[in-house]
Amino acid sequence: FYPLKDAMAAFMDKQYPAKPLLAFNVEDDAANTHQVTSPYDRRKTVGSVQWTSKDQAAKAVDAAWQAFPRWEVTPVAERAAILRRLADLMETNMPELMTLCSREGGKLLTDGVDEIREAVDFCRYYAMRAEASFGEPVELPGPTGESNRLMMSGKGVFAAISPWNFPVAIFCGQVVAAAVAGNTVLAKPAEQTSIVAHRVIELLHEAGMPRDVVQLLPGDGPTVGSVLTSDPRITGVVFTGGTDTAQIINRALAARENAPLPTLIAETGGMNAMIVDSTALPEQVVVDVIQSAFQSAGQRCSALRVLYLQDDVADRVIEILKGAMDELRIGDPRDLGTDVGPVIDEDARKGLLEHIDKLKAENRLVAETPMAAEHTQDGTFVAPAAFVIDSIDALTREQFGPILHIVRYKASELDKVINDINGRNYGLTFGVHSRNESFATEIAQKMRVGNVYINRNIIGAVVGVQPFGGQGLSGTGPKAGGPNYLLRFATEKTITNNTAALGGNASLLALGDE
Ligand code: UN1
Repeated sequence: FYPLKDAMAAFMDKQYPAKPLLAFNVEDDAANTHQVTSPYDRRKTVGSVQWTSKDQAAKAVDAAWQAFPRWEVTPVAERAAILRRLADLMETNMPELMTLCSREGGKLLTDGVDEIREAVDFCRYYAMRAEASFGEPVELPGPTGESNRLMMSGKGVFAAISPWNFPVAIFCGQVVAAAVAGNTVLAKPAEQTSIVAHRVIELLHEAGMPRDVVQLLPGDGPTVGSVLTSDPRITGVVFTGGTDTAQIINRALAARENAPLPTLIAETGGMNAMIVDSTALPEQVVVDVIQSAFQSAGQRCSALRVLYLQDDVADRVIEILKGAMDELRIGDPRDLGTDVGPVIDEDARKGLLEHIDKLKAENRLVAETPMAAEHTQDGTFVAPAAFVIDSIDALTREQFGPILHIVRYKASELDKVINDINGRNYGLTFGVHSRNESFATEIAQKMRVGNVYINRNIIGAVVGVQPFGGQGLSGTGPKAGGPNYLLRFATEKTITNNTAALGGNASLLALGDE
C-alpha cells in the first residue's frame, strides 16, 4: 500500500472541474455548477460538477440515436478492444481513481483497490463474453436448401443510471456492458460521485470509445434521470440503486407512448440475512459478520442487515462481537489504520441516526463502536451499532449503513425464520454458518436469493466467479459479472435464407412446410 499511497499524494488536493461529456461541445454554465465536498471533511472540496440541462440531455439522446447504426455494425473485436484498453488505463491510473473514490465517495483505500480491480475485471470479462456471444452468427440446423443463422446485436440507446457506493466499478460495469453489446449509452452517474465518473469516461474516450457512443450526463434524478426515462427513444435502462427508484423508473418507462417495450435491468436493495446454527464456530462467525455488516461502512447492497443466532450460540457470538466492535477504528478513510469511514452524506447520516435513536430508545442496543470526535467532527460519520430485534419484520426499510440487527431463534423455529426472510420478498445475498454440511446445503436451497454464501462473509462478489444480483424486490437479473449478463442488452435476429432459390435444388417439401 505504501508505494500506492505515495503515488496518490499528487491527487490529494487537486481540484477537478467536471462537466457533461457529450457528443457536442458544452458551454460553461456557472449557475448550474455544484461544489463537491468530501464526506470525511465537508470543509474540503474535490472540485465542481456542472449538471446537464434538460435541453442538453435531449440533444444527447439525438446524438446517441444517430451514432447507433454505425456502432451496431462495428465489429465486436473492435468494441472489445476498447474495453481492454480502458482496463489497462484504469490500472495505470489506479492511484488517481482510488484517491477520488476516497475524497469524493469516502471510501477506504482497501475498498478503493477492490473497486478499481472490479472495474478492470468487468471490462476484461465483458470483452471476452462479447466476443463469445456477439461474434459470428450461429448456424442452426434446418431443412436442405435453406440456411438459418442466429445473430445478436445491440438494442439501441441505453441509459445507465448508477449509485455512489461503487462509483467506478458499478458505473463502469454498466456502461461497458451496454456499449460492448452494441448499444450507444447515456451514463448518469450518482450526483455524489460525478467527478470520478467523469475521470472514467475521459479514460474511456482516450481508450478509443467514440464520444457519441458513450456520453456522460451528470445531474440529479428529477432533471437528468427523468428526461432519459421519459424519452421514447430510450430502448433500455440499466439501473443500480434503491428499490423505490427502480419502481419510479419502471413506471416512467411504461408510461411512454409510441415507445418500444422497454428493457429494465435493475439491481436494487436487500434485506440480507445470515443464519448461524449451534454448530458454527463463533470466532469465524464474528470475523465474517464484521466484514459483512461494517466493511464500506455497511454501504453495500450485499451487506448483512439481519443476523439470526441460534439460542445456544447467541451469547458467545454476541460477547465476541462486542469485543470486535470495540476495536474497530472509525476515521479518515485515507488513513491505513481506519476500518470504518464516513457514510456518503448528511441525508444518509440523518436517516441512519433516526433509526439508531429509535432502537436505542427501545433499549435494544447490544454494542456500539466508540467514535473519537477528533477524527470525525467534520465528516458524516455513523458509529457501527448492533441491536437485538424480534424478527426481520421489525425493519420497515433497508438501512444502508453500519447497522446490524440480531435476532435470536430456537432450533424449533427454523422454518419460521426461513419463511420470515423469504417473506420480505427481497432476495439478494444470504449467509449460513454451520459445521453441519447438510443443514447448510438445505438452507441454501430454500432461500430465494441471488447469492448464498456458506461459512464466509457475504460481500465482495468477484466478477466471473460469483455473478452478482438478486430476485424479487432486489432486482431483475441477469447477474452482473456473469456469463448471461450481456444477453439482456442485446436483441436476437434469425436470418433464414432460401439458398436453393438462387440456382440450387429448391426443396419442394421445405416450401410446402411453410
Ligand atoms: C452493491 O452494493 O450495489 O458483492 C453491489 C459485493 C459487490 C457488489 C455490491 N461486488 O459486495
